[in-house]
Amino acid sequence: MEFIKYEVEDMVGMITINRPKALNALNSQVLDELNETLDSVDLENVRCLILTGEGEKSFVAGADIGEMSTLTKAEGEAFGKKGNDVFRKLETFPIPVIAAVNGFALGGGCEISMSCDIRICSENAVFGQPEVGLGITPGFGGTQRLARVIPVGMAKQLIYTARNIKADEAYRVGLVNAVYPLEELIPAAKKMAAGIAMQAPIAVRNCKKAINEGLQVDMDQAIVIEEKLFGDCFETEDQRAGMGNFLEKDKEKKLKVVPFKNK
Ligand code: DAK
Repeated sequence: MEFIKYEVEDMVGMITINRPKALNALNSQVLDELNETLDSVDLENVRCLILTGEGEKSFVAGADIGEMSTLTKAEGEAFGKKGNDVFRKLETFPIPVIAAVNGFALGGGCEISMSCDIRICSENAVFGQPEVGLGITPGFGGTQRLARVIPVGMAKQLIYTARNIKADEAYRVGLVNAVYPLEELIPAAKKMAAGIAMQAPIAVRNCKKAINEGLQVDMDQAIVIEEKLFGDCFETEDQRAGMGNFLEKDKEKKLKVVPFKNK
């Protein structure tokens, strides 16, 4: 692949968007390669993904403005669909995805980070939805996801004014969970991913599904979604081992069965 790097270590997959000359802007090829990479993830052995950008300046500086500038209406629609499909694939991916935002996250860059489950960033990160300044609306889910991740009034302010915000403000409004010095960002993402990877994988997947699907419906339906996914965890090896170790109070054994098995 030309623009995506993918490495797996200790059950954590690291996807790096690798187009630093264009600040990792998303063109059609990047989106295609990201899609292929997600399809290739070995879900039996990988329990958490980290998404980041190559270099020290940018996570993703948005959709590729050069490529977009010449699109016809039909091509614009096709480009939008390609992006939305990949972003949705990330959002509904069976295992958690952590965005390690290492610099600019503008337009499609901010939007792709919001398709991930968790965002952490470096001190030099800059977030924003500058689209109205380019004569378009956010097109990769920004109007929908930003208003769900941070307070709606703040989302509207950022989108209507096209104002960029730095890491400290992104933390204050709840767009990111934590801010790190640049050199500590990937180690922190890996540590968080390892903490997820050592938990019972079926339970973690079911939690992601329950939270994502539950947020789309009212509380009565949401509780039914949770009940079903809770029930699904029973009779799995993870549930038997996890509860059995607690009851046996056997710390040695507890350590031996971690990480849990898949089935
Ligand atoms: N696209 C293409 N190239 C980009 C780019 C981008 N978004 N951002 C940066 N680059 C390229 C620059 O052109 C430059 O290339 P060379 O001139 O060296 O060949 C190189 O990256 C370095 O950029 P700068 O020289 O500009 O670097 P600076 O440090 O001076 O500035 C910057 C960094 C991030 C502030 C600046 O590059 C910038 O403002 N970039 C554009 C940021 C932006 O507006 N991003 C949002 C794009 S709009 C849709 C779906 C989705 C979307 C739209 C429609 N549909 C449903 C149809 C999404 C839209 C967007 O994301």
